[in-house]
Amino acid sequence: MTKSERMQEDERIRKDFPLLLEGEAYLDNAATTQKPQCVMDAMTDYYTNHNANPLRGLYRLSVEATDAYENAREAVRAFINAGSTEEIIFTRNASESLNLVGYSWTADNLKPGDEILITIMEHHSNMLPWQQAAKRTGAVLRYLEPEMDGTITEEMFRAALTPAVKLVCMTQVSNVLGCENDIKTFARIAHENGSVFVCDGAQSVPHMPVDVKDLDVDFLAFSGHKMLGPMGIGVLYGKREILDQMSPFLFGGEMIEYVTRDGATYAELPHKFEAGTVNAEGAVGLHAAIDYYNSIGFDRIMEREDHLTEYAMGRMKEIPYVHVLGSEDPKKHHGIITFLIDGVHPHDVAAILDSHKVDIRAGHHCAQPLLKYLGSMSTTRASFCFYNTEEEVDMLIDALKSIRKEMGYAE
Ligand code: C6P
Repeated sequence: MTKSERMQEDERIRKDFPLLLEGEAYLDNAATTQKPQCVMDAMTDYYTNHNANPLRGLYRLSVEATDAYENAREAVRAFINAGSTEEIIFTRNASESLNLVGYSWTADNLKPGDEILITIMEHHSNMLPWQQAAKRTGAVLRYLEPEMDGTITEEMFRAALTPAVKLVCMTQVSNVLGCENDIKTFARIAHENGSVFVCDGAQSVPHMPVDVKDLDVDFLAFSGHKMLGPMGIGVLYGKREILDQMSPFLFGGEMIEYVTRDGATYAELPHKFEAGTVNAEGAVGLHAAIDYYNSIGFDRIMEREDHLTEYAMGRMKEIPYVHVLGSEDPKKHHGIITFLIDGVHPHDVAAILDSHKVDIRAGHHCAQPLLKYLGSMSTTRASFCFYNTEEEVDMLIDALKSIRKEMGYAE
């Protein structure tokens, strides 16, 4: 693609996003993405024309609200190629999805002496639920340590997978290193070992086609707000036969079949796991976000994000005091570039970049054990979405070039 074709595409895409402002580079997409107008319009339309409590009323508006909510579920199912909508549970976010498994599945399936295997690169949301599950059940939580660039080889995985491991939980893409784990291979090996496999897709589902049948994971968790959708809506995919066997996580309205003074029988999937009034407008917004993804297509999305990552890492090499964490190969970063600057604290880097109208994240990125393992308790991170442009990368690089001078270094 020529530079001018790319710029035309930039323009076409960016006009859909009201908060992508001229002269400001939003590069914190791993935290949350900006929203296209169609997502906001879909939610406004829902409240303007269809709102009622879904799944409860027999009157027109409630039926329309139910249809909107369930159509969103079908859109999610198709997006990740799940077998049926019963396998799609709406939650608040990836964290809640992981907590649901961390509570319900572990309660009935783990006992003292069993092992849970996770990696040190996990986000706290894919770590703390398993720490708690281990405490409750007496299971042992073990950490697989990757190479310093994030690589986990098949041999490393096999070596960590003892017969006692009943559960493996792993992110598909690290929110710090940007590296991708070979989930398909690891899930297959885990299954050969008799282990259940949970995949954290918070940083992968927004950036690459994720097919749960192909990966053959037992659970997949992700958040709507990291993929152009609204906050407050997340997804847990689970294999039907496993979800069927699990006890509910939250109890209340609409998750029951029948209630007596002494107890209750529970609704069928997926409603068994969706207690209380649901986030219908969130689901509607996520549906619109998925439609928008489909209209661009992952071929273009991945080409654009790979291009930006390669361009940014190439330009960062121009600056001797910038050090990128993880692999030197841009293809292994999936739009996430975490870096350190000699002599400047990451929070100062973020503050100075803000004064240059470049929005990035600084800190521990909710992955403190990983940062400790890598030897730096705080870092700075730029993360791309397909709507970012080379010009925004140039803004980042220009700002990075002046940072040490602004901090008073004589250069
Ligand atoms: N990472 C980041 O800036 P929630 O907050 O529930 O939507 O997503 C949690 C989560 C789980 N797994 C991974 C790999 C993640 O990156 C995140 C969220 C954001 O890196 C916010 S801390």
